[in-house]
Amino acid sequence: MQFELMASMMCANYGNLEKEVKDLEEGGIDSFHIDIMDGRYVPNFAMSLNDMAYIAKATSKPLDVHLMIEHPNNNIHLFLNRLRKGDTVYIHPEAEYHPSTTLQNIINAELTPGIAINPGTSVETIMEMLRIVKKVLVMSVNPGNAGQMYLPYVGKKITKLLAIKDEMDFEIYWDGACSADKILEYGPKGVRGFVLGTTLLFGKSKPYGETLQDIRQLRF
Ligand code: S6P
Ligand code: MG
Repeated sequence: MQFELMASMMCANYGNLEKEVKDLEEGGIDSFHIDIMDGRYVPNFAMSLNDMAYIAKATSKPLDVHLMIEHPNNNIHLFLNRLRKGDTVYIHPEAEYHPSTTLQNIINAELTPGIAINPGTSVETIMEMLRIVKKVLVMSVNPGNAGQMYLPYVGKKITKLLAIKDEMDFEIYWDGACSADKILEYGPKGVRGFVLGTTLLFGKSKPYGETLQDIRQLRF
């Protein structure tokens, strides 16, 4: 089965971030998921610009930047300037008056544009943006924290998105409480990638490489 695995770096051990990046890279992670928060759009501060820039320098793997900030267009250049071709930037459309302007700025910077959609956001309200973006990050928890419970009603939305993704030319990614059973169920249905946090990857006694290998071989 073909799917991408991303490491949710807000769950990493900041006591030795360089080792975390190396271990994940050697363990076979596909990209690094960077949760940027402003304490306003979400009630938390996780990672920020310097964390992102540090990880960008520490790895040659792609970055997957998830902006949970109000009006990202006001300072999007700070992020775009520090990223490389092949990196992805997700915005939350409801955090911006004119989300398609922000997405166009991401495209102009030759990065991959994405939207992150909250559990309470319906497919119908983001339909026009699906024509612009290449990736849709479906939140299966409310944004702001790691270690939350999966919200089962999100499954119906994923089914709707799966039905239109080829025609509208975007890929679906999963973010939040990603467990083995979700990969087993949604990987074969066509979800392209999964963000791994405390549920499956971090804070376990198993080395990252072993966990990633087990997931790829669907051996849980
Ligand atoms: C949540 C954030 C996510 C989490 C991830 C953690 O605001 O966007 O990327 O870091 O969901 O994974 P888990 O398995 O702890 O829920
Ligand atoms: Mg995220």
